[in-house]
Amino acid sequence: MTEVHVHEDVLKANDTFAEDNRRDFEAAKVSVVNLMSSPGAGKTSLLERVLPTLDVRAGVLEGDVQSSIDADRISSVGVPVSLVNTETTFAGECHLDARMVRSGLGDLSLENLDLLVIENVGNLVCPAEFTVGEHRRAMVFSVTEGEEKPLKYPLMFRSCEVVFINKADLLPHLDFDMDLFRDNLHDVHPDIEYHLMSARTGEGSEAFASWLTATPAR
Ligand SMILES: Nc1nc2c(ncn2[C@@H]2O[C@H](COP(=O)(O)OP(=O)(O)OP(=O)(O)O)[C@@H](O)[C@H]2O)c(=O)[nH]1
Ligand SMILES: [Mg+2]
Repeated sequence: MTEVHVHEDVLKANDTFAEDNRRDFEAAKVSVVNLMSSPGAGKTSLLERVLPTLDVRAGVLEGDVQSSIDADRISSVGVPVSLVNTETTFAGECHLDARMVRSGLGDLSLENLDLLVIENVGNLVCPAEFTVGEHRRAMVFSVTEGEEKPLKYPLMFRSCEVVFINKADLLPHLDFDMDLFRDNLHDVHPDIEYHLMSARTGEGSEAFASWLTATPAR
């Protein structure tokens, strides 16, 4: 019972920071996407490929437990980036919450951006619980992860409005059953939008680009 109350308090405190973030995003007229997935599904690879091609000013807030590897990758394709390492100040948390996102906003000039993508820490559980002030949520799912994942991690699949099904180039080498995956996906989130992608070949890049740029700022 006490545990439940503590969790509720944590989420309530998070909501206050999320409202502050949202106010700043809207004042700067920047659309904000919270991009989530399990570790290694291909979030950074898709962003590297697609963000430099957009005709809007895009930036990234990178969430990682440790290292600047992903932030360096984003920076090397010419996209402004801010890094939040949870290990440094936030007890190595396995997700980004609204306060952590807030701590990284100072390194970005929001007024110079139209789109901010928050690359959350790779994890299919905790990130879904914490709103960070974003306008929309998306997830990247890799075909190497298994058809049953929507059934095992329903909150994540339910909390996103679109799934980018990545690593399609590997399908010929796998026994991944796309129909079964779609059935499982629709069991937990009927009518959810999804697109088949490959950060390797570029398949689906247009769908990703147009979803990102359709994100409303207000
Ligand atoms: N074959 C193939 N490999 C891919 C694709 N997308 C990403 N990868 C590889 O998958 C690995 C992980 O990709 P990342 O883009 O780092 O994944 P991530 O989701 O950002 O990972 P974390 O930030 O650690 O959670 C890398 O070795 C990529 O080269 C794809 O479409 N096809
Ligand atoms: Mg990454």
